[in-house]
Amino acid sequence: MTTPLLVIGNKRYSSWSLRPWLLLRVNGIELREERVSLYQGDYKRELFARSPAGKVPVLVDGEVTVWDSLAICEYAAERFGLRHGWPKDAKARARARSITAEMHAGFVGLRSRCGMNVARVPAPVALDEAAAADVARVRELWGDALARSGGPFLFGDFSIADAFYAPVAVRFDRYALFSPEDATIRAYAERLLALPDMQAWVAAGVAETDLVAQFEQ
Ligand SMILES: N[C@@H](CCC(=O)N[C@@H](CS)C(=O)NCC(=O)O)C(=O)O
Repeated sequence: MTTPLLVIGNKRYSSWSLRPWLLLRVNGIELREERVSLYQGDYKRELFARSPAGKVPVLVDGEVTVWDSLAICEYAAERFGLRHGWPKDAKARARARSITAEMHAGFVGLRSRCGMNVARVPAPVALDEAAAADVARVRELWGDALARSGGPFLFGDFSIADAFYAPVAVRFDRYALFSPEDATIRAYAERLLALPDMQAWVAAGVAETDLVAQFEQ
């Protein structure tokens, strides 16, 4: 069996790349990594050479190419029988799938106002209405999942849902989005950020030099 290849974007900015990367790493799946420098030169040609959608992430596993972060996580859960994939309990799994899909399909307000930049020095930002509504929804869904499971992660053990919300934890930290009453969800976000694999991703992102001006404001 050849080692699967994960094509990712800049670790500094590519939140969609982080999700399957973190999932595979936390599960100890051996991986080759190829990084495309996004928004530089002929990067779009490089993306289309690797994925029909012209975006990262892309997983190449032998003859199989899987694109899109959620499709990669689903494929990995099935193909590698991930120990930390979806929750084992059917009801918890249904909720985990729901909040993962909600993240994958939504939160446009938060994503556009608070783009992921792992190197951003934490500082608050003025939120527009859409971003504020997204922040409130994240607080609610993290709070609900943690109250039901008792933690330490959203569904107890680390799962695909946590991989999907890891870039949101980065945003909550870097844009100082926590309120004083957010002790439980803050501790959860800090737990995610303290994972050795998260720290490795952030350190690599901080060290990158191919910066994109619009994401550095
Ligand atoms: N729905 C896709 C979104 C992928 C996506 O938008 N990736 C960004 C990087 S984070 C990208 O490839 N941007 C380059 C471009 O659109 O030209 C997923 O979940 O993987």
